Amino acid sequence: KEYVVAILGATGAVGHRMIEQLAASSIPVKEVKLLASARSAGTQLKFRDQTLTVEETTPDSFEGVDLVLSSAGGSTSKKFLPEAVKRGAVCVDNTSAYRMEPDVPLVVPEVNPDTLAQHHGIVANPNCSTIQMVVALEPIRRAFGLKQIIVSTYQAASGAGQSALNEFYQQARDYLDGKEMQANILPTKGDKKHYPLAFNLLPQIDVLEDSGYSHEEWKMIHETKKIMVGDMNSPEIKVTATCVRVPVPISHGESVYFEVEDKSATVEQIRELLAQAPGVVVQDDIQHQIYPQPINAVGKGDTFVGRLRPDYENKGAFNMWIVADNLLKGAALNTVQNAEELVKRGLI
Ligand code: A2P
Ligand code: 11C
Repeated sequence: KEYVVAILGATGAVGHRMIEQLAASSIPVKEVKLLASARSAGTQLKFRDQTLTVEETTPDSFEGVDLVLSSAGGSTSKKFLPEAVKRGAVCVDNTSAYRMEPDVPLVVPEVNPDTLAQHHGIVANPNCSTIQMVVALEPIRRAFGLKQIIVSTYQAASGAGQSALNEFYQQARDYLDGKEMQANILPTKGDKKHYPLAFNLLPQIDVLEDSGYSHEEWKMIHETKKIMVGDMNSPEIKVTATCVRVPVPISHGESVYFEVEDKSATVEQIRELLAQAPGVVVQDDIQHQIYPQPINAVGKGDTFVGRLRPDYENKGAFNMWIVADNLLKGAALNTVQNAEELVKRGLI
């Protein structure tokens, strides 16, 4: 069978990469429809050697569509994905709209691909910062059990979309030209105050909640539990997070402190496990100053891990540093990998 595929949000930072990843995937594609808002209807984009015209999204855009890959914001998913499902499509959604619905699988193919079989038309793709962390921690969890994760993120501007990335570049230019930096988007669209990211750090990603945590921090907590244990509130693995936006265009970094159940686990065993793990590349050679860096991860599909070391004061606890391209493994690539799995398993 060949599939009619719609990309919802095709003109965005993730949408562009979904087009490329779909083109490079094993999915047999009959036709591609590129969908966005009225603002960019008429824009021409390439899929393989075809030039396609972006259309404004309406419910009828999904007539005859088998597979939807979406990354156009949560409210757009809420509005259109039920329409797509009604018309018989299966949707892999990169927004947070449906991730916590109990009957929506939240899937990273290296971790919990079997949950895809439980879908009712929508499969959710996790948040970028969650994906790279669980890809690196799952092999460790399987071998030694995981008790606790304490993560601090160093998240790139592109996580907040193309307009945030453009704003960040403009701020950098203005700062170096001695002009005042303008900020209208970050830390998060729609919040009351905005601050420049260039030459700065913003310890706020998404909105801040009364709990004291940002929405991004809660996503890392709940999504990690749902993906690894199957329950967003599971007490089985304790997770806490601090999420920070850093002046880097692409690729998120994460400092992860984790404690395993099996206290006999050694750094050498963990490094060996990670070296064999699907989707993981170990870059960890302190003698030669080898460790993952955002600029080296851009455009790559792997999750890079380094600076692995024990907590010498707490047996069974370790630190590591994880970097991945937030627009690829963190978004477009994981979405397309989920779609490939759905096709392979006959679930579309
Ligand atoms: P458009 O280019 O028409 O604004 P990013 O994450 O980089 O900000 O991209 C967001 C994507 O979501 C863009 O492709 C954008 O299209 C699309 N989008 C935003 N709002 C809507 C909407 N109401 N309907 C359809 N697509 C939308
Ligand atoms: C960021 N992680 O870097 C966010 C973007 O839930 O898919 C991804 C939002 C999401 O700003």
